[in-house]
Amino acid sequence: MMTAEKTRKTKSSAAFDVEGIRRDFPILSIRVHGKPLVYLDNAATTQKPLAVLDAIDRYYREENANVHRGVHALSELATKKYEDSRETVRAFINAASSKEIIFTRGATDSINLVAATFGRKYLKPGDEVVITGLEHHSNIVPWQLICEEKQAKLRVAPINSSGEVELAEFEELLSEKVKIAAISHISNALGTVNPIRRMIEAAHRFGIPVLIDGAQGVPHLNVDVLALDADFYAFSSHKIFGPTGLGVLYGKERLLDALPPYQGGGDMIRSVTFEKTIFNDLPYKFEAGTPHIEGAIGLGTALEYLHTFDWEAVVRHEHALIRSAADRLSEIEGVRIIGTAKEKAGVVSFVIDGIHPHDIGTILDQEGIAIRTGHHCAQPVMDRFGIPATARASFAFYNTVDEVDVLVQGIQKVKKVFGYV
Ligand code: C6P
Repeated sequence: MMTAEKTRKTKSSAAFDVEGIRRDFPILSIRVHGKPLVYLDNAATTQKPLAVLDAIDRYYREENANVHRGVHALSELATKKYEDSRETVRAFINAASSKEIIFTRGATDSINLVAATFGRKYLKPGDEVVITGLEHHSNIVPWQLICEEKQAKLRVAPINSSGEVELAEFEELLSEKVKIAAISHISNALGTVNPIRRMIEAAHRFGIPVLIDGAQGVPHLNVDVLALDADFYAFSSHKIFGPTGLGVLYGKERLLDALPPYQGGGDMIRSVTFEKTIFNDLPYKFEAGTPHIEGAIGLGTALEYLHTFDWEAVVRHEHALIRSAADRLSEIEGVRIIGTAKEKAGVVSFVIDGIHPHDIGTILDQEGIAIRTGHHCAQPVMDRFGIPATARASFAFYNTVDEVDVLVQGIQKVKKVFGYV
């Protein structure tokens, strides 16, 4: 097994200059409703640094051509940049080989790819698939669909009142009947960080492969798929400062090799006759049609940009932000934090007695504060807490303690509007 160096650990420590970082993100200096933008909806999508905007602009001005198809200079340049980005992604998550990095349309597409192909090949009536009660719909519905088709059973490990997976119950669900487990790295609704290393180890004791939904994992944690021994790891470019419309599926080469193709089309074949098609090698077997070339180039640029920071300082900064937001919000009468797991990252979800989360979001918006309200595509999590929705502030490394202040003042204003203060 290759032990490639892990990108984000290696950067030497420099002072964490949040104001300098903010200057790299042009949108952060706009005003909304006449107020400075306070962007706290990073779990939905992150903003893009100049380096990414410039890379996309340059691509269309100077480099645009289709990839893997032409002998002309532009096509070779576009192909090289597309493949260089694949290598950047490989190093970023410490995969053993770039053959294990499939570009998809997003985390949702990556999970659907595995559910459809793995399910088609391995699931039989009576088999089981295990997920947890913390999952985003994207890590529930694809498994429901394939389980229904194959008459397999979806089993769900419950969560406790802090929003943590009940590990003993998760382990009890594991058996020879289980063909795959699919677990979020970080809950988008609550911010809970799952102990995925331990969960993967437990599943592997039964020979069960594990897919990690890393949509919220990669933006906040130092992900090392080799150290985790994850079998599949899915994430979206747009949640880690790259363009929308692009995602990544990491899969162990041996497992991906054995799977049937997901979609048919150009680029995923080696030869086609009307009698028989021979499929291309990894990773191209899973990349049918013209790919999202500028998306991949943009993602590669975003990851290289991240590489310029001391990741431990980034994690410390983000942690201080969510701790301060949770502490200060919970001091406000009537505010209740939903999700109080010991390990959390990125997200503070809350409700206010007697005020619907949508009203909170609308009033905050008038103050220039962008948060998300609703069920966050995680309705079973809301059901677990007996609520229809939460207000969710989600943070990135460009957010500041001053923005936490503005959020707290915004919540005081919400209460005032509703006659509570
Ligand atoms: N969560 C949020 O506001 P896509 O849409 O494919 O890029 O990502 C889907 C997805 C899968 N898993 C988790 C844990 C996620 O958080 C998301 C996206 C966004 O929380 C949009 S619903």
